[in-house]
Amino acid sequence: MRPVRFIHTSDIHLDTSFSGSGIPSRLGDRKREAIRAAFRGILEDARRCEAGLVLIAGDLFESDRVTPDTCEFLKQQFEKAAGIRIFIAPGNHDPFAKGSPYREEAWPDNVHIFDAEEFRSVELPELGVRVTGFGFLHNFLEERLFLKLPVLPDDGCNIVMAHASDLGGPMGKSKHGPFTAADIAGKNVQYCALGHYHEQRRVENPGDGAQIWYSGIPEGRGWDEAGPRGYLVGEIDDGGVRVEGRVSSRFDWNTLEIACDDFSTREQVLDAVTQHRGVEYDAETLLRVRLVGALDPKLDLSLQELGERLADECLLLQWDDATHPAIDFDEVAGEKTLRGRFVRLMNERIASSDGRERETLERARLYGVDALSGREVRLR
Ligand SMILES: [Mn+2]
Repeated sequence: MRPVRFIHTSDIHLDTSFSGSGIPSRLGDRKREAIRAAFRGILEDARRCEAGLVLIAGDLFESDRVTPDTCEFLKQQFEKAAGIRIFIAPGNHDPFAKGSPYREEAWPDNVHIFDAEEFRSVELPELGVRVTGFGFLHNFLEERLFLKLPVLPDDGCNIVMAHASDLGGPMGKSKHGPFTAADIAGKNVQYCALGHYHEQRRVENPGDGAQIWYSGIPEGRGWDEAGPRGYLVGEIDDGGVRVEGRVSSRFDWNTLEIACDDFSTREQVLDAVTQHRGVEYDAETLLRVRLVGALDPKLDLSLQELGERLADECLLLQWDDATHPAIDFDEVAGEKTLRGRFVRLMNERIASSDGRERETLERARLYGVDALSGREVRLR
């Protein structure tokens, strides 16, 4: 067969909401624009590398928030990619439901949307490829449709695509299109393009040679989606399928952990943050700083003031203060004071506890000692 290049992406989540994520609304706007730019960049790359196919494995947008502007944006991007066949397998956030733009809008001729909760195939004889997929009709799909994936004809290259949850993966049980690799093996599939999980990952498939991939999210949306994010470019020929990841994300979600044990001034905290290798500070830097360790009582850790000093260095700064004052509780326990008696009692309780209870008791001991020492009780 003639080599065919394809692009696999998913979980773009256009028009995503950042409310409740602790991110200021102005930043939410910028993030939404960055997500659009990432998607646009992916389609530009598809044109540049002369891809024959673009596979979008669900959650392209968020149905309950998608705007007319975004629908127009998508149509224009797809029209620009007129020579490329675009396949969409709707997921739980963009199901092919009543009122969805997938149903209501007229999409360019090169776009195919899977509109049934059963596997259907589209033949592309000019490419020697068959694309088989299904789409969500609601915001959940509990049936294990992959069990009904038929054995496909082995007359060319078979690509299967869907928004689906790998039951053998780290997330375990899910009500969103559950499957295991064993459901796909033995069905003449060369490549399976999946969406739903936001990490780029190849699903282990001991059953046969089918490559099963999650493309991951093209632009991270929170601290739990840190690091470079991207999409996959694949090439199919008689020798099989080769896949490589490419980066599309612009914003990095940096988390720093700074040990404060040796500091006695705010400057030292600032220096540790700004001189930390691994973070390049610019107008798009998102930063979360977790402060840990024993804090010198002389150090006034005013996060407000520290934030002011870093305001021009980055776009977003969040503090997570997990320090504890440098107090020798054993020494305090030896005091013949109310404070000493309090610490002795707390030490006993802490010694016979574990897990969350232990953490709570340790905080209570700290607050108690602060209060009994006449210091400000700073909640952590
Ligand atoms: Mn999803």
